[in-house]
Amino acid sequence: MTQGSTLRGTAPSAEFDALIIGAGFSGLYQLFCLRDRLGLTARVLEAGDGVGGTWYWNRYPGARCDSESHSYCYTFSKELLEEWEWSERYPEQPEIMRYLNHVTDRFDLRRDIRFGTRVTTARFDEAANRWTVETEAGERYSATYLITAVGCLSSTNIPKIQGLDDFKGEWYHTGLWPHDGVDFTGKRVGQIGTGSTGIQAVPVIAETAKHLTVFQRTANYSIPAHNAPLKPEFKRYVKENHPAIRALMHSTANGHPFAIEDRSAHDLTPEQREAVYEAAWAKGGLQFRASFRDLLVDKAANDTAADFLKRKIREIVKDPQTAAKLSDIDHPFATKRPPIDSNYFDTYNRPNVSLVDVRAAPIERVTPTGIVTRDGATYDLDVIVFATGFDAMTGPLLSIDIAGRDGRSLKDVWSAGPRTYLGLQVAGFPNLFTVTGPGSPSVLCNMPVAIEQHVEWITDCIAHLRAGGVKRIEASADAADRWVDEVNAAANATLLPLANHSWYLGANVPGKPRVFMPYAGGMARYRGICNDVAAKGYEGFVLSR
Ligand code: N01
Repeated sequence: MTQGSTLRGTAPSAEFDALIIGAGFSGLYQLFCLRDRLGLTARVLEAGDGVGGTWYWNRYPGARCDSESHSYCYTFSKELLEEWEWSERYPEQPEIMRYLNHVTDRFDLRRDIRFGTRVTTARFDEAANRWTVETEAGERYSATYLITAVGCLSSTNIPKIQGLDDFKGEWYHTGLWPHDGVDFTGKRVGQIGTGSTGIQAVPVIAETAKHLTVFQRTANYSIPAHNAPLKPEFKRYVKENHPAIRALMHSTANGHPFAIEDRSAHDLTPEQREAVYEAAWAKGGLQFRASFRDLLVDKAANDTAADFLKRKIREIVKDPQTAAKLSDIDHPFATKRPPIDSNYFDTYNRPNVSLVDVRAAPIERVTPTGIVTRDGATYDLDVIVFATGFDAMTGPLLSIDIAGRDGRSLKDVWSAGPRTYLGLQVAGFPNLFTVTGPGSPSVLCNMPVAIEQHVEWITDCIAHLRAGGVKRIEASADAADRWVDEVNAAANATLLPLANHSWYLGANVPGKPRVFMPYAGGMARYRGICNDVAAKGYEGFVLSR
């Protein structure tokens, strides 16, 4: 086992009750809760120059949330819910940034956030029961509680393709997009990746590029978003019904404001089922997945949805060869995160867009002027866009050199994959809380719902510790082992592991251990488990005075 390296800096550390890493949805709310509800001294350390987390960095063309705007927001403040008005069914990245900046200023959070501050190391001092963190600039901070609010999808995955350094054109990863945008006008653009991000970017890039070549490794399902400005009556409905909308989001498996229909795909005749899918397609969005209760647990039920969606692709895309490549999908519907789109498949009918199947002929190398695939074909390009996703869930945590008790490093403890108790704590790392950590529903849930639940649970936990004079809380190794089994069992009860190349399993990053990372037992069930643990005096955690 490697011991964690020591801290470099000698500067005295600034001392706080709590340190929070990251100023996205999680970090902002965690700061508010600890500072304004518990009266703690807290500091947020944020690598970016502004708030927003994933939305700060993901400014790629077409970046938009796949959750409906009225559900993609905080619900903790009635006043905030009443004063904020979303403009579209799905909020675009700039609007989400306006929202998060509004929240930051409304709750006067900015003064306790240090921007441009990337945390590099974190060490637990057992004698003092304190965490000390060091930043890239060599600054040191220490606190009783360390809370990571680093997001699940914030470490970019840039494939190591031979020759990229010699490419004479421009290249960008969607998750680190230039703030002043990229002008594609008149350019030959190659985009690698057709996940949720790539599917959002393609139609927008195609509008200005001279030519767009999309390099597809895995064909993907996608449901139309049918994005549109929100009508006044819908805005009124949201304002008048936010307690009921919140209650609904809290009652569902995915934290969205719609329930999964309580019927099996096998209950209906093929004609009736077709009508259900047509209506869901016409309505659009992630709700398609909620058409039947067994789509994610019964392969035959799932096949009915998959067949419908593949047929839709073949109907939309006019060139039969392109349609065949786009609809040759090798995994059940929604076993990878289902994208939703605005004219994605239709974009392949444009004369300036073409599709390359890199499953059949993988990318061999980048040359100074473009991309060469294994079959010898060359693609001349001015710009390469990597829509290649993230080192999800563990990547953002492991990019910080974290060492807990006995100097044990998190990298070592997780060498065979992440192990947590409830996705909230790691055995051996006292007083460290991981908001939406691996082992929690997080990415399988509408994120703000998962985030509010975690932040509130952590806040209540810290209040409990302080009220009882408890200096230290740590997940027990037994409880963590049991929870890892539970996470595996929950995933195996669904079809999700059948997508064996999904980022849920870490399969998109070469060499990453294949472990199903999020908890698939549903958000509502998970909330109940967490509440129960707290009610039983934080069962499974060791509390020491
Ligand atoms: O990333 P992805 P993403 N050669 O990993 C391909 C969330 N999100 O950024 O499938 C060739 O899904 C890869 O191929 P394969 C959402 O949770 C949310 O699109 O691994 N191709 C795949 O096609 C989502 O799931 C919103 O075979 C390579 C693509 O790149 C998550 O972010 C909006 C490759 C990566 O797809 C990640 O989505 C957008 C290689 N070497 C995203 N390496 C919201 O609305 C990778 N690929 C909130």
